[in-house]
Amino acid sequence: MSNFPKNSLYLVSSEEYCKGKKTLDIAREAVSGWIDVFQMREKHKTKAELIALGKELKQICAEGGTIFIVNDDPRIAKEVEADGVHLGQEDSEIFTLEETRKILGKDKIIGLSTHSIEQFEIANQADLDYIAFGPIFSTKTKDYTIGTRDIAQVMQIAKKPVVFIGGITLENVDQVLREGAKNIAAIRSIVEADDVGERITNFKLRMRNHQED
Ligand code: TZP
Ligand code: MG
Repeated sequence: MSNFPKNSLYLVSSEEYCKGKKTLDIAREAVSGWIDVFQMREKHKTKAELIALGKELKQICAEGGTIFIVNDDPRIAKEVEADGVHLGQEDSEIFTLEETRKILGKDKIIGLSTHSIEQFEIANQADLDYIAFGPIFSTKTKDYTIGTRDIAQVMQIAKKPVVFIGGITLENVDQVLREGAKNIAAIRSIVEADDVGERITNFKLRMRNHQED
């Protein structure tokens, strides 16, 4: 088990949402803007492209002290020396958590997506370093939402950090924070911003306001 932050802003980046910018440019802007965690989530690249991009992203993140996570495949995470991997429910059928831990070792981060309290409860007992929960609000990448109603319960039972995701923006993040969320993840709200660093700062100010409540 490794240490995943208790409070963090987590950027999931996919070039398809970057409005013409490259993932590398978004990563440089986000790391300069003090993003805590950066995930490479590219669904339209070959394995070779992912490895090449992953190595560059790893270096950018390492220089800025940002945690670098690779989506979907622990072997790619290992190859690019990422800090960890993020698995979806289907990925965890391809690579069991046991296999993933064997590939990455005990010091790396393993995160898993969950989409219901039932999935969360199972993940809560597993060898994971964090659990993602969502989609909270409507998002382009999923065709359903679960809303904010389970956040408080999830936070109450959580044995490890929980990252809330799905359609979170500056307009609705307070609803998520008010329920007790500490880790917030986003794609579009950050990658679509004209000034990525400024958007990150604004999210972090909201998060800090709630910590002081
Ligand atoms: N998993 C649950 S929702 C989501 C993922 C990867 C997408 C989040 O993207 P956005 O643009 O912040 O809604
Ligand atoms: Mg996946």
